[in-house]
Amino acid sequence: MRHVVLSVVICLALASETLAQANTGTIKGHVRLSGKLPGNPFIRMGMDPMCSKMNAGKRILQEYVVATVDGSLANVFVRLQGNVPQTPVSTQPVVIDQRGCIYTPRVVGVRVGQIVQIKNSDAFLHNVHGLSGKDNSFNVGQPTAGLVYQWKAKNEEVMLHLKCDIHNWMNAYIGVVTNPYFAVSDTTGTFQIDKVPPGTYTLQAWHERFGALTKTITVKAGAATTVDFTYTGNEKSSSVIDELRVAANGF
Ligand SMILES: [Cu+2]
Repeated sequence: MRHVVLSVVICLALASETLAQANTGTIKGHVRLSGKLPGNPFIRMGMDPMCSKMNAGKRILQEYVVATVDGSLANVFVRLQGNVPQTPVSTQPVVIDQRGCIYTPRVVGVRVGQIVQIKNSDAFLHNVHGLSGKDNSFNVGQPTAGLVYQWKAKNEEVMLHLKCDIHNWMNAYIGVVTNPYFAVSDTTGTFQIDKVPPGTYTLQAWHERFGALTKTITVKAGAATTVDFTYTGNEKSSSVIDELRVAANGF
């Protein structure tokens, strides 16, 4: 009897999953940099001997632009903008690790109210500083390995900049959004957003060096919508402009 009940439950779950897929569409995309690939600078880990020891023998790059030779661009945060149907917030946390004085991953997406766990895998102090213009700021010291800071964003923000106050090369970006329809492009420049209700939407792409691009897309039930974003490399994001302004002011 138990097996029958279990089978019925599994069948119902599969049926509702199939129905959800039939009633929704998929966004499949690719992001490209058409211009010349800029070189990423090496990080001067020697400024903290503990960081250079962790990375002994390796030269670590500041990964401003992660792209393949054909220009496929990683670490682009892509999301549906505007009035989009809601779903319950995932109970799965989004995890950012501090290991070898680098944040991994560098770019993540999370929903308002979803837990972000920022953990320290290094046996020395990092100071996690969330720089927000939308009342999402936090500033926490993590002196030992194994510490985890749990945080939830209050407000939508694309993007919240994460920095370490001790190691100024440590950068990560958190896209905080109110709906579940977002993704980050992978090392092949591709991204996919599943189970999107049919409709016409604005899709926004964001890159830390090249800023935001938008496209209007239409999603149809049971179908895939393909979309390509192309950066020329001449764009400047507001974060770059902010950095230049800060550098010019000397602080
Ligand atoms: Cu640090």
